[in-house]
Amino acid sequence: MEQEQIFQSKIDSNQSIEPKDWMPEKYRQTHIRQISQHAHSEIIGMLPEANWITRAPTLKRKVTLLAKVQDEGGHGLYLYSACETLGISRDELTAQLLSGKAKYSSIFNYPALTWADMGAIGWLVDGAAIMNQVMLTRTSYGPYARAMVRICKEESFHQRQGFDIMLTLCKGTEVQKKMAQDALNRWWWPSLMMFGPRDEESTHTTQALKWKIKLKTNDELRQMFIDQTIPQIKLLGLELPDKDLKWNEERNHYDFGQIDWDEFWKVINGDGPCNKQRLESKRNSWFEGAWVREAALAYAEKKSDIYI
Ligand code: FAQ
Repeated sequence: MEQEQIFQSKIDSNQSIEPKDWMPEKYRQTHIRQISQHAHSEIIGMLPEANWITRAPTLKRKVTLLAKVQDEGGHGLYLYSACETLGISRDELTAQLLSGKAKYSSIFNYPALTWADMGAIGWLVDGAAIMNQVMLTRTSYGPYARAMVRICKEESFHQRQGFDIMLTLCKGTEVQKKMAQDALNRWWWPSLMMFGPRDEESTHTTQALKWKIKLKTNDELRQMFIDQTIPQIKLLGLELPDKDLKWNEERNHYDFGQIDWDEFWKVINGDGPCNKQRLESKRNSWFEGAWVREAALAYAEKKSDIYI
């Protein structure tokens, strides 16, 4: 009881919790769940964009997209390391992902159909990720908060590259502008779903706020994202993707239409447009990459023999 009070008073006074500090088992498990879901999202999130690297329209776009996808891989690795400080191994985390037991962000179960989707993903998906993750730079668990500082810096470049693709398409031909509009229409609703279920349906928010894992609720962040993004849509000269989007003077926020929550639950429970394809792709690369892991281990062993 006394330990729990000391722990909570540290959190209340904004001191970070470090790996060797005492923490309630539920706090540890909650972090393993959230950080590993986040890491898996970064890794699975490489797939929709990686698919477009060979088809990028110019050398500049190809180099930029390649660097972005590589950054996402790096984010996954920092996050797996942060998660390991809680006493779970990388192998266990990988096994949870490959078996389908672990969740990853719903957004990566949608297909990237055209080049404009590279714009929409960078602009909207990274934009939504930043909105959520800037808060996480002040989350109570030290290793997670510190990993988020670097991740957020990189994500803000990603968002700008996505917006730049959209801007170029919108200044281009009618067909290109149509492609940008279509990408916005398709990625808008799934981007809003990234923030998680409505607050009244969120199982973890109350406790996460108390432990300062979350500093804002799912609905608060979703609203902030909508308010920030509408002026950007207008700047691009695109039509709003939801007919119910209207500025509400009283609330000082945009009102918006109904999110299809049935679709959200279906996607996070494994039945979205690309769930099977994403996991299959990860499983294949795990098995096909076995020789690389074996070679790296053999090389490390050989080197350690030399130094003994
Ligand atoms: N997708 O009680 P809550 C990125 C689950 S990184 C799938 O509200 P919580 C970078 C939730 O796990 C994107 N599942 O949960 C990039 C829980 O299920 P469980 C990832 C979701 O944790 C860009 C249940 O629903 N970002 O995009 C989702 O308090 C471009 C109840 O929900 C992070 O992971 C969802 N969208 O709040 C990469 C950020 N939402 O575990 C490549 C860190 C909810 O009990 C290209 N995570 N669920 O079985 C968080 O901030 C939180 O975990 C939330 C959910 C806000 C996502």
